[in-house]
Amino acid sequence: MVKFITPLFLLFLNVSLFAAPQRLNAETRPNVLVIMADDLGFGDLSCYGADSFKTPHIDKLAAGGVRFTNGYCSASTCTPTRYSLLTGTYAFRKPGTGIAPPNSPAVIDPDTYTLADVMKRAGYRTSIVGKWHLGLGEESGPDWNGQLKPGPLELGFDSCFLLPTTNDRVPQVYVQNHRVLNLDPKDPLWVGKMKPSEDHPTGVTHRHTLKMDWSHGHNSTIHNGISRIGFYTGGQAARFRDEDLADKWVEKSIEIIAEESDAPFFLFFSSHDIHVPRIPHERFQGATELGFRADSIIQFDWCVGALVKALKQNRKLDNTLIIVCSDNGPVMDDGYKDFALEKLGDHRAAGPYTGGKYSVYEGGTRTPFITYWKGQIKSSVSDEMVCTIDLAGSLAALTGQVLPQDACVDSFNVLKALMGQKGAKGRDHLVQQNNGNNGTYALRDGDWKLHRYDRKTARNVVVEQQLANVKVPPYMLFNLAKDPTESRNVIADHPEIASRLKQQLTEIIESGRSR
Ligand code: NG6
Ligand code: CA
Repeated sequence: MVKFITPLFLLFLNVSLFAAPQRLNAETRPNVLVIMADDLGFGDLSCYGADSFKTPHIDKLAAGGVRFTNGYCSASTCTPTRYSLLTGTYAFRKPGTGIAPPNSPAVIDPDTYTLADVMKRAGYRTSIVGKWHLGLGEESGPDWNGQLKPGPLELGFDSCFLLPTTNDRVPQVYVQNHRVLNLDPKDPLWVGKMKPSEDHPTGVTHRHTLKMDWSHGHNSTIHNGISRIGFYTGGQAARFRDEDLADKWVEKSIEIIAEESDAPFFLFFSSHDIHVPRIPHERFQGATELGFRADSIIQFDWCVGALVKALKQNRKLDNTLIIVCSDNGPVMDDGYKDFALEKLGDHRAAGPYTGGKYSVYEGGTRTPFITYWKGQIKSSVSDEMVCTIDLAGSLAALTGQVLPQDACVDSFNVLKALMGQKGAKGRDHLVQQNNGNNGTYALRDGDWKLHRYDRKTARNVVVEQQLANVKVPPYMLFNLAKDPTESRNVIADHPEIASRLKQQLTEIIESGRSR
């Protein structure tokens, strides 16, 4: 019977019919390509209103698929969003899920049921290419010269090709499966927090030699003319050039796309663009009038075009669900003087929203979100609320599975909304957070949004176009329908709504699950 199931038909079936994982026929299981940008804001694509430059490849997907106006990532920094994407669980539930330092051990426990496990159980070959930033190795931290595990391979991925931390954190090397690629054992890699020797050149002592100056932090070890967060020595043969990262991600992804196999692929294309240091390939430098930040958006758009082209060439475009999203909202100066702010002009990286990276205002987490599946998804613009945290639940449904009761406890099945089906509902509420479990939350429920600050200050409000740390009250209430910029705190006018949302948020936090 399974043989005759078409992908769309599957969506109409009550998925609970499939309590056990199903091995569906190859033709009926689409490949799944999740493309996540880094620090890309709601207004950073021309299909979302940017008009200072064009992003034709992503625009094409948006025009032929579903463009969400209420698409979110779950946090306004990278590590917690990626934690939630893979575990289907809010990061605030787990200590140690804030922005991971260079020597962070694996943030996700290998016993955790992940999005990659969901796909592997459905018979997919599962891969991640690009930024990881979820730590590698045991408690003692990554063994850079040995086996880097646990990591993605212990979390359901069959293969990985990684930027292990971020491009601004040391070390600038690729990790392939369990090892640093091209590491010469005679030149071991050392990574640490302290300057390794008196004469070790840094962004402070050798500032005059830098090809891009730093503005805050980012003044430790220099590689490729750019000083970074953290120190390292050795591993010279293994080091990459920042300019080549995007090409490398595309090259490795095309290998996976082109592989002849009965099993469909699940590929998480995790771009480092447009995170600092923004150093696009020379061919994209100057592509816009806005400096390297926007040039990196053009590079990211090129990557999307190259992946689509590879799918077409391998006759897989008709059978691939593509999801484009971001890991947090935009930031201008994130530590390097690349003049993103000075050259911004009229461009509004967060679109109409307030805040950005590090904030629980909408600009921090409401981000581009596009689904595309040629011949299966009809072109539309959807106002349904969907979030990157929902991919586990939704892709489980796509592959005819039901999530185990105790897994992915905040991941909802919003597959029908992702497929752009008429009348299909997304989420009715979502918790937003900034970084780790530090007590900064927002709860959106319908048009209402409650901010909750357990700390007295938060990096929150834009002052002269930069996010600044400001004093915050414990709670604020906004009506997004009337006040999308969250400018008028109406908590005093609506005490009963505030109290309902406070209680709802407390319950979500304390009950340990929302699904
Ligand atoms: C911050 C860094 C910032 C960026 C961020 C992580 C400083 C002063 N700032 O601590 O540059 O690296 O961490 O970004 O060091 S994320 O997108 O990976 O979450
Ligand atoms: Ca990010």
